[in-house]
Amino acid sequence: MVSDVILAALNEQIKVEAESSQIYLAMASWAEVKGFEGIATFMFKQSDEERAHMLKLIKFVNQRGGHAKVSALEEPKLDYTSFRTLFRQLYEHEVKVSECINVLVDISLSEKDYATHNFLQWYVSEQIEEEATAKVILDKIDLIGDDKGGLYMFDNDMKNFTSSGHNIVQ
Ligand code: OFO
Repeated sequence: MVSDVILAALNEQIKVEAESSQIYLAMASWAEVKGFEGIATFMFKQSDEERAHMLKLIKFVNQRGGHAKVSALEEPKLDYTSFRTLFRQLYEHEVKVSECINVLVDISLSEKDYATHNFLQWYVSEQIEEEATAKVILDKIDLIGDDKGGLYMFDNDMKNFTSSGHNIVQ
């Protein structure tokens, strides 16, 4: 059974994951319209993954005797100036999500909820991977500079990236 404090904190995280999925969906749609096929593929995958993270939390909360809440979401506020700004925002968003997970871990410890603490370790690892992947992508973007051929190759490479950093084509 989860305490009210843990329940509220987990429900908040469900919202964070749902919003992450919306943010990446908005990025995917922008990239698709702009003709960045690879970036769009990556962002759609990323959006699906975030939804999976949300579902995992919903299942856990309900299994533990709580009631997972499905909240209203904010429309993503994004700067669509370029694909660079998009990935910068992706990185910054992941850093923020990592902070949310850290706060949750702290709460689980102060509530002495070791089952939730154990469950959250998966999210801790996931955030490490996602931040690292976002960093690799930003480094690649820096390397490309204004080179059009480089951008073409980058977009093509993005099809093979997964948001959790596996199968990265270097
Ligand atoms: Fe949900 O994994 Fe990042 O944000």
